[in-house]
Amino acid sequence: MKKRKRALITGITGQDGSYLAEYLLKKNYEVYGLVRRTSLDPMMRIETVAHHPNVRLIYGNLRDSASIARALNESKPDEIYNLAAQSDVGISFKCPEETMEVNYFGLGRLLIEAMTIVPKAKIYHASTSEMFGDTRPPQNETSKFSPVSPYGVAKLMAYEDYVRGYRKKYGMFICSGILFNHESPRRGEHFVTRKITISLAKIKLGLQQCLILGNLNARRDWGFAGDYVRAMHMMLQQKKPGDYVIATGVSHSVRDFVEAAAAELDMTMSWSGKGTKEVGKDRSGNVIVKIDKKFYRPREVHDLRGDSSKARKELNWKPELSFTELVRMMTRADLEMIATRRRS
Ligand code: NAP
Ligand code: F7E
Repeated sequence: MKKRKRALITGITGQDGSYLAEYLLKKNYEVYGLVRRTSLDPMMRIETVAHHPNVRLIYGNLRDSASIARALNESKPDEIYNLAAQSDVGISFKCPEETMEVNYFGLGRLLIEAMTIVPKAKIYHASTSEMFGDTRPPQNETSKFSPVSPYGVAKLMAYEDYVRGYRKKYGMFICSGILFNHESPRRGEHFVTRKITISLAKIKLGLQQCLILGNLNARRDWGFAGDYVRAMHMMLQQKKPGDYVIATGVSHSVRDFVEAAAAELDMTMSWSGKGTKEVGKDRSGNVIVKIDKKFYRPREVHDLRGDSSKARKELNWKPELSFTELVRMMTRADLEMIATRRRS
């Protein structure tokens, strides 16, 4: 019988980690997940895979080399997916040291241990469109990197020093996915898409009056996380390692997202006012969206739209869910979750 492949996922409790674990299990992998101790049981956050017979969770932390070495020794992975990160761009302005520790040094620790314990393992690292910062769209693998946040800077340093650096210096098989924003019903509740779908669902059910946001004009290229984890796996099935932009090629503003989610809930919206005085009203004239500058960032990435031609050509990857389908999926999931919570 063919030996099952083994994958180690850091960040398995996050949005992408949970989808990737499910995807790899369907492909008959043995999945190991590095989880850090938190006050809430990590198993609760990945109910869909936590009790699967082919999943093993190992306590560890990207800030702790000994724990990484132990995880590698226990799992002896053929493939490593490094998804763990302080992934909140807004928070990175408030916690730059933590962001640098995990997002930059964390990859360094992992690679140094992997080099001796599993030198043949293929490694995927989660890079990001935030590395492009204020470079104008469309952005692809050859566009200039110009990050504007501690998050973007840490991810760019990890990309340059470790992904490209170790690939060249030590011949390691490391791929990086330069992923544009991708969302799902499992998205963290502080990211703007999920904040919008949860809040509008609560407003629809009469449990909240108003959704309070920051910059409505920022544009993002939003795709579905389930489509993006397929690309991670595809990268590691290549003969040679490379870097790939993963994106839909279509961008929308935060305002567009609010309107699309409201429409899904049959809440037609109109806007009036400017800047922090702008408001969104429902068809009865109730103010349901307001602006608070506490949600503005010290420096903003205004416009991201990816050109993923390389991935489409070399990996034969393409996204399957459209923006409208994504908004519908997220809005319906949150409406159902909140209605169920209210009933129980
Ligand atoms: P996420 O939901 O925030 O998940 C982050 C994961 O990292 C969680 O499992 C978290 O564990 C873990 N983690 C944080 N600090 C850690 C540490 N010190 N040691 C070990 N684990 C740690 O993020 P995501 O959206 O799934 O994103 C996955 C990766 O892709 C991240 O590297 C992110 O920066 C990158 N990325 C995401 C997007 C996107 O749009 N989603 C786009 C481009 C790149 P806890 O559960 O314990 O907090
Ligand atoms: O913000 C604006 C905000 O926090 C999107 C991470 O996965 O994708 C994500 O980073 C936009 C920004 O995601 C609010 O200013 C307005 O322009 O949902 P977000 P992000 O910063 O794009 C990249 C690719 C990653 O790599 C990251 O890990 O929305 N915005 N009002 C708001 N954002 C938030 N969070 N909250 C608001 O109230």
